[in-house]
Amino acid sequence: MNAYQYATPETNGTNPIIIAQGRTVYSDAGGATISYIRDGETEEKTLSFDKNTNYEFLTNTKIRVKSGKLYLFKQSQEKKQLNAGDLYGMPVPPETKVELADKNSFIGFAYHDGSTMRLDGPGTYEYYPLGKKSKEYTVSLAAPNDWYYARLFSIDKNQSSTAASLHLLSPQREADTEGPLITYGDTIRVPVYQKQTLSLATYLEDISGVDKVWVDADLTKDTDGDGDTKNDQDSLDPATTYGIKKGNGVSDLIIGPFDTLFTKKVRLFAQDGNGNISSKDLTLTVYPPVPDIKTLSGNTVSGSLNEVLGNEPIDVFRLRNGALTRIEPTSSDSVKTADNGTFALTAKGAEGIVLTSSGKTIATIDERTGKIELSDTSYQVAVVPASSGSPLQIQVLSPEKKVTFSENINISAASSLESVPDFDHATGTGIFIAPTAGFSFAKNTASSPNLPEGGYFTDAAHKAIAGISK
Ligand SMILES: [Ca+2]
Ligand SMILES: [Ca+2]
Ligand SMILES: [Ca+2]
Repeated sequence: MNAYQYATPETNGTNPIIIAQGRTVYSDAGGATISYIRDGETEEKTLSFDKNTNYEFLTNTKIRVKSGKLYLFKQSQEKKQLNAGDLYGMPVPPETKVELADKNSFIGFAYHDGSTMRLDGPGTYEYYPLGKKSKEYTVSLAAPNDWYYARLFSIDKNQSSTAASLHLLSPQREADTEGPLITYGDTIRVPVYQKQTLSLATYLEDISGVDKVWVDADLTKDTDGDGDTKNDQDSLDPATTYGIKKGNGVSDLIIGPFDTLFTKKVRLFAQDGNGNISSKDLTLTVYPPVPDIKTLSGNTVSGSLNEVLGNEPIDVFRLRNGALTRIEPTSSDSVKTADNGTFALTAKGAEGIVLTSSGKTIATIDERTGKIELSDTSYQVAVVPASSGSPLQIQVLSPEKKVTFSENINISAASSLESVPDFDHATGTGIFIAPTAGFSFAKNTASSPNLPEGGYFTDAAHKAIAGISK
């Protein structure tokens, strides 16, 4: 019989043991007597335990057992298989669980107040302490939803108690008439072309558990044909075309990918273990993440999205002379972002802009720098200096001196206008000027009467030959 640990005069009559503060000791049908010294005291006292009683020590106490048995239970629970007869006369501490294996087995309990109780097999019985004396008790069972029967009994030593008749404890599910509490916010935002898993487990609460979660994905259509457009279990249909499906977990939703931008209302439903349903309308928004171009190197445009999203298709468009044209990537497929949200789009064709007249190539213009390279030398490049009303203009003139092409040099207020020894020393964006021998560039101050913050190209005699404005 090793389920109980106990102290006797033989084991602890002369060798004292320390009972820690807060521990409870129990006596059996024979009672017990101890001598003890509490922490901080010097005088040894004697205490007798009635039969089948218990005593909680409020301070650390050194005890010796003079007579009887004193039962000490371990803090942790143990599982033991015993013959019921071995339990005769033993104290039954709170949280004891008794499983009676077959229908012929039973245990009879006789209490110190003279009352008795019999537990019949087969069945599982748990001993719940109810705490202080009261006329009404509320007991929370740490047990799964099921029907429970109980006999209520007082085993307080001064209380004469008779067992109550068998009581049916209302299962938790019968007491629950409320749908799950939905604490999720009002909107679901999904980036276009992205698939997202929305885990709602932490946003749904119910004492009966959450059994089912679904979404009516179109509040204008009656998918299930019952006449109600706002009660359909669209996300539970594996073949749904609405782009919102049940995920692996009960309360997981897989949303997207969507290839269009939209905002619409959907209705989220949650059902608890007792069939109670609650719902909440949510606004589903499919939005475009914002790309940010960081560098242009050769024909490659690199940058990143404003959030970390992989596999997002990227298109870059060029606005030229009022026309928006897509920059064709080298591969026929769309360029997609890497897992970290960055992208690098290499444009097909490195020849830049080709200037033609009647099908004949006149010049090519570098995409990045704007440099004009004449192919037909009967044409020429001319510069129209900036004035207070118009920016510097670079023109391509035909042999007849007709303007075939022109480009304005505009500089934003934030961009640089700098003279540099060579272009290797240029950093940032803007216009960088590397004058050839005999020429120079003089930058104007903000208070200059002509072309403030602009500048002038000057010749060897320091004579201004062209102005550039900002
Ligand atoms: Ca509920
Ligand atoms: Ca319906
Ligand atoms: Ca619907």
